[in-house]
Amino acid sequence: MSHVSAKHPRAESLRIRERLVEGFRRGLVVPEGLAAHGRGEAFDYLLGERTTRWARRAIRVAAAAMLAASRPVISVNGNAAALAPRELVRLARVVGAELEVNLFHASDARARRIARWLVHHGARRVLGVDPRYAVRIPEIHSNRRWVDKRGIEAADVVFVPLEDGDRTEALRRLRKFVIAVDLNPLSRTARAAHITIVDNLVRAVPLLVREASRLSGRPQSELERIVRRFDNSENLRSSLDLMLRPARLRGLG
Ligand code: PTJ
Repeated sequence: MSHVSAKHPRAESLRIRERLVEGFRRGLVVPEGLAAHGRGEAFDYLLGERTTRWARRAIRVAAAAMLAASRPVISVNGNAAALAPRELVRLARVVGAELEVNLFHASDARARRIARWLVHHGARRVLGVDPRYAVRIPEIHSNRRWVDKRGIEAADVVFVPLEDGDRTEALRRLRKFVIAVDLNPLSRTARAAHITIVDNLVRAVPLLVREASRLSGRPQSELERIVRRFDNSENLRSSLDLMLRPARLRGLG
């Protein structure tokens, strides 16, 4: 049960923090994940802790890209598993994607815990934990170079909530279409991805599920058109402009 009073002006942010701390206690999240979350919180504060219209636009395009994909894969790390396990499983189901555990800080035991956590939240199959299918992708120096033959290696579209810049760039070099969620519009991940959703993962994933359900069944040509029209650099610039605008002009002061 949450210890955060509903009256606290930033109750939701504190509840999200509690979820991450709980994930840390369960052995899903690494200490570095807590620090990464803190950086995210700072950007979320500047956004006004809400989903902007730029993020909504990116979410719609991301849903279209996942539905249009032949082999979409959702890459799950410790933070994502702690923050939105049920929603990630739902998203996988709606867009027909595989879920793959892929960690920056290596640990087979943690990967298995995350896979079990996703199964507990309804996943039928979780890749990235069976060494028989592990393959190395070149040019990545972290543990994330190990991917699943049936998942990220074979994927055309990879959804990477909370990613590090090296791997996003490497996935692009491997000609994968990359969709990221990152509250920091200046990060390498945000700039390297084809579609960047500048929003809190906790808000973005349920909206992605809703949007994907809405677009599901649309013709392939229409989905591809939605994706083609999107300009990620412009969208990032708009998100950043909004963060830099004084709070009183955004109605937050
Ligand atoms: O579980 P592991 O071993 O794979 O490790 C996961 C972390 C998050 C530690 C690892 O991926 C990492 O070090 O990430 P970075 O390079 O610190 O990047 C995290 C990015 O996510 C930063 O740009 C943060 O601003 C952003 N971020 C943090 N929390 C959220 C977020 N973006 C959206 N929603 C959040 N809740």
